[in-house]
Amino acid sequence: MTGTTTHLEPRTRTRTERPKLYKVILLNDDFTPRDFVVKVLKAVFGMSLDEAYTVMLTAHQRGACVVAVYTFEIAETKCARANEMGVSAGFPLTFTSERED
Ligand code: TYC
Repeated sequence: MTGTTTHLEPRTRTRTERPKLYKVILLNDDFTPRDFVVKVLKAVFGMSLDEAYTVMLTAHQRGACVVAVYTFEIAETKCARANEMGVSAGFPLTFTSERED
């Protein structure tokens, strides 16, 4: 015998869960001016003019367009800010968020 004692540490396994992701979706309507939609996309979602125009046009032509994907709180906050800009200006502009599958 060597007189040494070996301690076995219990293994704790920490698993890092991936956060659930949420799509922010822009819905088309017949009243909000195109320029206003572009302005909101730039202001709230940090898009360039080109990106914002493409997203706006896609929603206009197809009825809806995914704007971006975020974690829950960021998606909710951005939707709320974007919808508030619409309400303040008297337009029915609508952003929604839904869980990504
Ligand atoms: N359809 C609107 C118009 O013709 C423009 C528009 C585009 C509105 C996209 C909302 O998500 C939207 N003035």
